[in-house]
Amino acid sequence: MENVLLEKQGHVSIITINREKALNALSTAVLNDLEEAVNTVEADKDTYCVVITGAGNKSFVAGADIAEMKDKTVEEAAEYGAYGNKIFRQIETLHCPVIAAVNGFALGGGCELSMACDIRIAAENAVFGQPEVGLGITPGFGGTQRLARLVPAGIAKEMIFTARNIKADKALAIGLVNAVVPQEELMATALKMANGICKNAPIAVAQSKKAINAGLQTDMDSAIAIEVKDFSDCFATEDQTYGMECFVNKVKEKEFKN
Ligand code: CO8
Repeated sequence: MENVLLEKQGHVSIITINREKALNALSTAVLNDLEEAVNTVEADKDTYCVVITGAGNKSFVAGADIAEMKDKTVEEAAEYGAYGNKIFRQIETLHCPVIAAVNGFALGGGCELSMACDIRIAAENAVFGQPEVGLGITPGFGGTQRLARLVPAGIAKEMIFTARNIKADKALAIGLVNAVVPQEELMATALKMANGICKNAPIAVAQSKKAINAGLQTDMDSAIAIEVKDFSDCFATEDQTYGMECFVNKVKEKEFKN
């Protein structure tokens, strides 16, 4: 893959959007490679956490490729929108947590890619925004839906209607990102969090992600039923036996196997 790099450090897979000269804009070629990388990670149950970032220190992803998009017909735009959304949804529903390490511009499709991740850590130079209405379109890779679920609806509407970008500190203040760190500490911070996640029981982490995501889309009674099922299923795992044995036997250094 030329436009996306995939590497693995222990149980952490790192996906880097690698089109620095165009600020990592999502052309079809980039989306194709991203899909391949996500398919690879999805099939790799030895990956317990994923970090997604952009190449260079200026941009995470500056959006969908405007030059490529500008002449699309309605049908082609629908196909393109559905394709990006399919990949982003696959990221959102991956078996393990996904951390976006946002190293600069996260605009349009870039903001949307970061929002398909479970956790966002931003460098101090990160800029978030949904500039689409300034281009005569709406957000098309999930922005109208995920932004309003992540931050108060009024704030999401303000960002989308005004097309104004926000800096990392504002993104932190509205809850769009989990943390803001100096650019040079970004990957180390993301990997530290990823490795911390990997130390916990992978099936329990995966079940927790599934329960949170499913519960956010349903009423509380159904959500509690989802939790009861996912919680009780853990009692069929070796990790549950091992984790609780470690506690009662006061074992501090645990190593989950699954
Ligand atoms: N698409 C294509 N090329 C891009 C993009 C982009 N989104 N962003 C940057 N580039 C290219 C530039 O054209 C330039 O190329 P070249 O060197 O060949 O001229 C290179 O990257 C560097 O960019 P700049 O010279 O503009 O760098 P600056 O530092 O001056 O500016 C900005 C950086 C502010 C990020 C500026 O590049 C910019 O505004 N980019 C566009 C941001 C944007 O509007 N993003 C939203 C795009 S729309 C979208 O994402 C919709 C998603 C859903 C689509 C669904 C369709 C159905």
